[in-house]
Amino acid sequence: MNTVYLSLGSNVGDREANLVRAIEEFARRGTRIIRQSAFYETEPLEIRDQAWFLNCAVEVETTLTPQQMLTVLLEIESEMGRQRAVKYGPRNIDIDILLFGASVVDTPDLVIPHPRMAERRFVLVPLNEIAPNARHPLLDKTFRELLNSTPDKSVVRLWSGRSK
Ligand code: PH2
Ligand code: MG
Ligand code: MG
Repeated sequence: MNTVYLSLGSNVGDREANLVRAIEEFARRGTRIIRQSAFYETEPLEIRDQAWFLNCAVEVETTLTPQQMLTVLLEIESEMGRQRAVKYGPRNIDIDILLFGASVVDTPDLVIPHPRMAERRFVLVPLNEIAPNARHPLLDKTFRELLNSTPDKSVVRLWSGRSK
């Protein structure tokens, strides 16, 4: 059994419903949801001229291998109608594997730990909420330390829900 950290994001359609549905889809596929962060509204990085995202982080337990996990998340993305038009561009759902136990994977279609996670507050703020003391296997820093030392200054604010 491995503990896996995922980052989810959406900036098209009903962002909140998209995150909720993606998490439910994991639970239906033999992956146990252990902890889930709040939803955060985040300033878009890479391509700045696009809608703000909702992001969250989830801790899951799974017996799947990293490759099988990738297959499952691509399946969920495609079932939810994800279009891959522009790299870093608008998307209704994006699911990324951040960490997979202590595994280090470097293949053309999958790199773990996620190579840009230490430069992204939209990843580190939710992660720090659910697992501040978990450790990055290559950088040998906890998530709290990564958040406190990231050069990223982009806006990440707690999302209070669609009714407000
Ligand atoms: N995802 C990207 C590019 N930029 N910016 C924010 N705030 N949140 C994201 O999830 C995000 C992004 C590509 O995966
Ligand atoms: Mg991504
Ligand atoms: Mg992705």
